[in-house]
Amino acid sequence: MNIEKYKIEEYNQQAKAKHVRKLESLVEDINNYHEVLEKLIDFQIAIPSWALGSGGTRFGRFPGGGEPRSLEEKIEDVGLLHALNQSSGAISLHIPWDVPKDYQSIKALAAQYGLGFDAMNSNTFQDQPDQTFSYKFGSMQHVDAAVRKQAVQHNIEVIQHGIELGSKSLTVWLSDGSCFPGQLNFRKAFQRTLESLQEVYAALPADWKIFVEYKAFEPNFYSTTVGDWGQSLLYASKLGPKAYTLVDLGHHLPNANIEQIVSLLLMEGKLGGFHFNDSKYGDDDLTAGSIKPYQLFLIFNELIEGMDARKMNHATDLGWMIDASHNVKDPLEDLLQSVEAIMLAYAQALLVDRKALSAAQEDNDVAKAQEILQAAFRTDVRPLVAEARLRAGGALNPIELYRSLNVRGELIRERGSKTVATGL
Ligand SMILES: [Mn+2]
Repeated sequence: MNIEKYKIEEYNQQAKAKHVRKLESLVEDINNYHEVLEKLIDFQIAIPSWALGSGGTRFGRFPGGGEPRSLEEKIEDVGLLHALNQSSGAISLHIPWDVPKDYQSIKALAAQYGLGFDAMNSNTFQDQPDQTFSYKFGSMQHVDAAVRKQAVQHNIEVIQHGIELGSKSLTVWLSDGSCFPGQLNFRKAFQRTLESLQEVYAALPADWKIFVEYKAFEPNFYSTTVGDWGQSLLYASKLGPKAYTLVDLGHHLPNANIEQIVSLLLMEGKLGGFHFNDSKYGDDDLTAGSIKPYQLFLIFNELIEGMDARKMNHATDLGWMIDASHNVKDPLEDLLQSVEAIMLAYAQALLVDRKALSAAQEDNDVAKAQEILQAAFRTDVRPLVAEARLRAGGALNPIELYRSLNVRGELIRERGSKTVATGL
């Protein structure tokens, strides 16, 4: 299905008077209004193909119907999101769940929706039906060189698919680790993983990046071979200049200070990308900003501070992606909410008075520093983000329009109610 431009314009027309009223009172207090608006328009967040269907848990799955049945339909779904919010201009594919049959037609379809191909994702955490060796005891860390070679070869294939589609990066998340003390020699597991990653690194085109994603635990519950940002940074540093750490918000131990991690990785020039989601307990994969919106704002505050210090382009110099999926909401509504939450946190962080904050820090004026941050966080920037969407051709309120057009009903009518999107 397609959302025609005139439907968005019609909707915006009737919602505009109220919007303008709210925007005008907000704009009075923003000094760098036009600059902020431009940045919001430029900012794009990639949608992972696996978030387009109901995620489920290991206990069960409750699909809502109309899920995409093919790569083409996944692209169509991201196209719907992008038409509504103009901030979801890329799709992130997962191999082998999204192996393209015909690169040219897939590229043409994505271009038709204004979408690019973000980071490619490999998968050595599952066994595929046609696979020779099992990853039960790990992939790149495995004691058997033949298993490691299979994992390396898979990653090289993923790079090759990405080259055909115009992607520029590979994200490697390894579930490798151990479940019991004594199962694994940590040092040997690290060395084997590093050597495997070095072989993948050698296959990267000159203008590609490799993102080494870390995760504290799950599916392994005693040790994880890329378990935290320190380990990821070690791998990335040893690999070379095309290797970076990827931060997934849900992959930390409870109460980790993620904004500090972000700040230091940026300082070292080793932050490559981001996976947005939110969590209460572990890798809960909940909607971005749904549990800890202040943390999301503080992360963006450090991102902007650190990127500006290195004169980086906010929109293009890091990989921005959502990595979430769960059981109880319409996945497209959920993604619209995640993108909105990310844009709001970004907009609020753009409003931080950085000069005043820096002065307060130098004066040890703790209360003032807190006032400055919270003044930005407590600003209702929804009209600002809506204005950016409006100017880019999106809908003033994407979810409201999504519901009034009955997009899900239409997708169920087209695709049926028993379709499955993910390979999990
Ligand atoms: Mn992730």
